[in-house]
Amino acid sequence: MMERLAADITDEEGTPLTANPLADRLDAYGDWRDRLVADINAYQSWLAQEGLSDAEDELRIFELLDSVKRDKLSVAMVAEFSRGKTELINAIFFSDYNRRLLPSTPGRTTMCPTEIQYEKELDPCIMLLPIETRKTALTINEYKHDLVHWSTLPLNTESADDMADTLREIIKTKKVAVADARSLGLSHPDDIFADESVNKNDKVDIPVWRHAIINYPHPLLKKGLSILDTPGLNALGTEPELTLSMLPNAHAVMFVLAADTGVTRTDLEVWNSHVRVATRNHVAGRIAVLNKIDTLWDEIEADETISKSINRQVEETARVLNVKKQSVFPVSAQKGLLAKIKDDPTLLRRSRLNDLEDKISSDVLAAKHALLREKIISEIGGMIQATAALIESRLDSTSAELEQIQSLRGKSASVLSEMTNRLREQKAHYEQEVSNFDVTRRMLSDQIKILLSHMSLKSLDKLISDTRYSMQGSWTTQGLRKGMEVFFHGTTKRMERVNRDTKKVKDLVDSVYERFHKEHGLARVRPASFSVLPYRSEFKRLNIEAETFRNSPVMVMTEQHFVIKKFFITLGSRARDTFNDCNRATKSWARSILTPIYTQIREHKVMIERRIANLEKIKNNHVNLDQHISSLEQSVANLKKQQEMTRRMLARLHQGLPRGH
Ligand SMILES: Nc1nc2c(ncn2[C@@H]2O[C@H](COP(=O)(O)OP(=O)(O)OP(=O)(O)O)[C@@H](O)[C@H]2O)c(=O)[nH]1
Ligand SMILES: [Mg+2]
Repeated sequence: MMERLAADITDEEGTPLTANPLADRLDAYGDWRDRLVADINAYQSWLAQEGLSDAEDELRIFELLDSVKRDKLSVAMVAEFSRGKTELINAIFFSDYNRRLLPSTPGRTTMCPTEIQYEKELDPCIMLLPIETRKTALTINEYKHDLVHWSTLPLNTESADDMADTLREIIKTKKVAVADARSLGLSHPDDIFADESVNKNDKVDIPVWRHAIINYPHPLLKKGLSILDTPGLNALGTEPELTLSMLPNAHAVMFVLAADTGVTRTDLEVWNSHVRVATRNHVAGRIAVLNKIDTLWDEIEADETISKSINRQVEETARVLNVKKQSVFPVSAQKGLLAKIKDDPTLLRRSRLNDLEDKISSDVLAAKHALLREKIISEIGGMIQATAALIESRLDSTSAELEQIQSLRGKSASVLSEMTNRLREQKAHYEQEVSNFDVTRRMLSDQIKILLSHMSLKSLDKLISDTRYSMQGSWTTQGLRKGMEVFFHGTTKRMERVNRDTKKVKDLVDSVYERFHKEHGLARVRPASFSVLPYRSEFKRLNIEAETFRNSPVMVMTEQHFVIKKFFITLGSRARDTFNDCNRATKSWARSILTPIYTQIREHKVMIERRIANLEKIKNNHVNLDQHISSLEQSVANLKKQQEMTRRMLARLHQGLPRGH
């Protein structure tokens, strides 16, 4: 579903009234997120106050809130070199700096993947990971957890000149012997690292840094935007982490082409080997940008002729990439940046930058909103439902008690005794049931242990060692092919087991609910099913990725085994994340379907005991019947209020993005 925001409001001509739709929508999105955080906080205090929460729930809510606060909208730029990725970032996001913030020049500029973000715990700075770390088995993501390996340079945000100077560090290169470059598993545009006839002592330029993070307090970044700028095809091939995890994790991936070059062979290579597969699971965020349309402008030509020629090129691009024409955005980053700096609306319109910005701020942000909402619902939706079920069963039994006590009015003491006796029998019968249930409970706990073992780290280690064994130390495309067969066969098997065992657990829980409902009138809850689909499609994507990788040109390198090893390591690390995610989700699912029944079973016993105690009090004249009736009425009213609160909270979770402000 796509919500419309205030930024959508247009005047009669249909022009947006707001100047920066992206900033506005990010604001609205941020507000929605903040309100949700406040709601969840209020909900948690309410749970604690009503005695409805437990330590594990509290921890989960805490973790969820923490991750919601850190939530980011990430946009990645991918292209062959010199298509204008960096210029596009400057134009869309940083034009208010009134100059080029990131270095963009003819020829190869960006040397390493660069993330631009803002974490308020850090001072403005750039963090750089040395290229030599490629020799280790750690992924960039793993290095992010260990900041000692990074060089940090402070950014002087007061001076644009100082900043631009510091940022130039990112694009630095150094001269090393060909042999050293080979040992780092780098590739070279002219294939000289692969060419055996090149003297290994010859000097070549290589990037100084493997990865850069810019921490910069720009308003958009403060609102949670994060941008990934990437270097061209060579780096995409040699740093498999980009295609395996960074691009798939981005909410939007902009693939940049240039109108003056058209779609070249290497552009297609980037598209087919990296962008298409990486964005397979979120096509909404895949955007093709046809940059440099100003090269088609000609002073003499009429606007209409230019328009036609741009249109033709858009159609051609869509055809070659095999995407819809609507997903190709013709722009001029350079003129757009200039127009924004000079405040020239005519030039800005000609640059068509606004269309692209609209796309990011509507579709991409809406998809992102849906994603976060799903995450929150899956984390605490079950928890709220469990609370709701508990309240319902309290309400049921309190209402039943009220009815029974009301029926005592004007009755003799013997009726009272009879009632107490019946409740005692009910209690004995119930206790028997609960002790029988202990067997089922043990069975459930065993089944869940087995279920969790499929996606445990031990299971992953076994899978990886099976894979390695099948490759027999052969770090070649042939070895990789065998290895990947074993690997993906293993992941499929595990997914099948998870699927089968979650069904088993659910069936058992269903039957428990059914029995307690029929026999003892406990609230009937319909436990949710567990879906392995997201994990299955992630492995499918990795599989296609592995196949594409095997057939990609980077495989002609002499240091093939190096690249394959790197790929293998990254794949393992990506698989570990997916195993972890799946495990976490199954755990949370199991908890969400079991907690309500366990709590209800416990509660029901307490309720019967309380009712017996109350009847005793009435019998011994410790409580007056009318007083008791009115206190029960009070409880019923309170429980109804609690019920209302959980309903409201569930409704809020499902609410759409607000209509701006
Ligand atoms: N005419 C024209 N030139 C542009 C446009 N956008 C970028 N350029 C120029 O193209 C060259 C490359 O731009 P960059 O932004 O550095 O390209 P990149 O994709 O980041 O390139 P690498 O960092 O080398 O991978 C620069 O000289 C830019 O000034 C545009 O819209 N029109
Ligand atoms: Mg660049």
